[in-house]
Amino acid sequence: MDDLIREMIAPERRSDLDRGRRSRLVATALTVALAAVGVTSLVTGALFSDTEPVSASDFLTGTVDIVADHSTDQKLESLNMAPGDVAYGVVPVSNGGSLELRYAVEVTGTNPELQDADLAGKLQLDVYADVTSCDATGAVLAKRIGGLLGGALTAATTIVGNPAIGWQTGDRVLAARASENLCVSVGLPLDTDNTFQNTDAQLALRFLAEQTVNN
Ligand SMILES: [Ca+2]
Repeated sequence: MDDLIREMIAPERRSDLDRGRRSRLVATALTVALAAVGVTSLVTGALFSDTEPVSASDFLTGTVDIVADHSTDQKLESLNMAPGDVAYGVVPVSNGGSLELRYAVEVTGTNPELQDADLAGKLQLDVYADVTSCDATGAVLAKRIGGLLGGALTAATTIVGNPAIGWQTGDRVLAARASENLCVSVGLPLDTDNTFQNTDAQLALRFLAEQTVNN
């Protein structure tokens, strides 16, 4: 070590150093440099620090929940129809879910009694929205949103919108918790003959809803 110090103090004698001394000099310089790095690391490792956790995030799914029923004030039915009669009934529809929905409506007709006449297939059905009064006068002023072209079939027939996934013409949109009243009319044509006397038919409405978001 003394030799090295003398060599560093008297650089003019460097030309006399042999290859081994040069190597020792480089190794010593490297050792000093590494020691300096270690001291620096000890100093920077003592910084103030802090951490702050954020509470876990919740992910809840929404609901699609359509509710439809007969109005208690104006139920859709007629218990003594004659040819030419039209019965009007209110069907309140509401979105009981937390997501906006769009819906379509199907109708299925049945003749529950043993009878030859297909009364279900004779009944005419129309659906109106935005009614002020669900009757002949109100129907004229209201917006017709669907119905049957002929009588009701025993197979489900779409009468409002389209239950297929996605937006189709006629689909009805209801915001979350919103509701609307549909007015449904069922008529027995004036040309209905005697074979339909004392017969029975039932029409069942079915509401099919889907989410509108991302769809
Ligand atoms: Ca649809």
